[in-house]
Amino acid sequence: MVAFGVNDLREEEILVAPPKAGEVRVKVICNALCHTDIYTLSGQDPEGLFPSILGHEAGAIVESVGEGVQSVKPGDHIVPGYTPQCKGSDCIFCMSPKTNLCPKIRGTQGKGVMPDGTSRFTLKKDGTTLYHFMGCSTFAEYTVLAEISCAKINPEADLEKMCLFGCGIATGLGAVWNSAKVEPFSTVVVFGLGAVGLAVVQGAKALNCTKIVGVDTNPKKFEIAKQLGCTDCVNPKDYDKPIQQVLVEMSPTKFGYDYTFDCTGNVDVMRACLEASHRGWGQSCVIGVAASGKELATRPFQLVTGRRWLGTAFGGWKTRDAIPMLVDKAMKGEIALDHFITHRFEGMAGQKQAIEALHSGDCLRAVVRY
Ligand code: NAD
Ligand code: AHE
Ligand code: ZN
Repeated sequence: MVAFGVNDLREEEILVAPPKAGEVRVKVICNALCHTDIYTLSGQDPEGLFPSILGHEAGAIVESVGEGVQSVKPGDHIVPGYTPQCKGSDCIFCMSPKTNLCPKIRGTQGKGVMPDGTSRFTLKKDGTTLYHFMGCSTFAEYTVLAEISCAKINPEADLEKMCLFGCGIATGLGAVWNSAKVEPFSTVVVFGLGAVGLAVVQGAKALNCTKIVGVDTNPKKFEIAKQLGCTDCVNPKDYDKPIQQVLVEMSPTKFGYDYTFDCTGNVDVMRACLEASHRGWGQSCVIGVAASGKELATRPFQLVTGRRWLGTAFGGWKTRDAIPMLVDKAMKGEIALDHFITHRFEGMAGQKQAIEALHSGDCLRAVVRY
């Protein structure tokens, strides 16, 4: 599926060149649609490029490898990671336990090309060069990835479920466990009960958080949110006053919540999210991705009085170490995934059905099998 321009997605035949040194060509088996793909397709991403091949939450099988590739071989099952992990002893990010933000290929990735500065995709009918996206480009039957972006997983695992660890579910869980480092029995608010927000709820529930408030403007999300662990669900549309005021008033201490998470990408919500966090020690984690040109605002007094604003990319997980571990946990039944897959479609054209489903408000993740 080629994204030719804003909301212009069309099925086309493309040529996918063989992998160069340090690269891996994979057969994509399935893809789960993340809100970020829709965000970039809609032209809101300052880094968005057209024509390109979107998609970044997938399960795939290695088809061929380029020179020097050692960590995967043809036939291996992988989940692509949009945040790579080079593991180099000279990479201060990979060597630090504080971050997962390996910058090794981030520059070229943001420019829509492979690390050597060129693309592996061309349109078959006229040879037009197509850009890569987030180092993944999984809206295609085949794609080329950097070796350092490939997380090799147990081949017994069901790729249609494990693809969810390529982005949304891993991000929500990691935001709680790694980035915010929520303590057991904390109080939590989650703004936006899509797949990412519900994974935050699930991560908080696993820590026996005592109060987990879900906030969404779509009340259809409340039933599943309560099943996963929300103690309360709130629709901002039901109130005349600012939602942060409503939330603080209903907090156990009346001073806010230990941890709050934005999973909407709306900067006004991010502000409310910070301001709902606890006086003195509250931490508010930005997960949602905001549209081009948007900026954050709050009164500095909110920070002076002890609240902390943080954010997360891919839940702080170091991709190649973490995804196989998360897959193993899911296979043992320690992480429930099934409820996230609300829609399934077949074939490349299923990507359009997936987009319609995510827009409908009834969808958490739509998995398309190619
Ligand atoms: P989604 O569209 O499935 O869910 C978003 C939810 O937010 C929906 O339930 C929607 O009703 C709700 N919402 C929208 N506006 C709201 C408002 N004003 N107040 C309360 N709720 C509101 O999206 P998703 O796939 O769950 O992704 C959530 C966000 O996280 C997106 O912005 C996505 O781009 C971002 N994301 C970030 C990372 C990261 O690493 N930081 C990873 C994955 C996704
Ligand atoms: N390209 C945008 C930012 C997009 C963004 O923040 N992406 C998230 C992942 S969203 C996954 O669904 C992220 O982790 N970013 C870190 C990174 O290195 O891209 C912009 O504003 O330019
Ligand atoms: Zn995503």
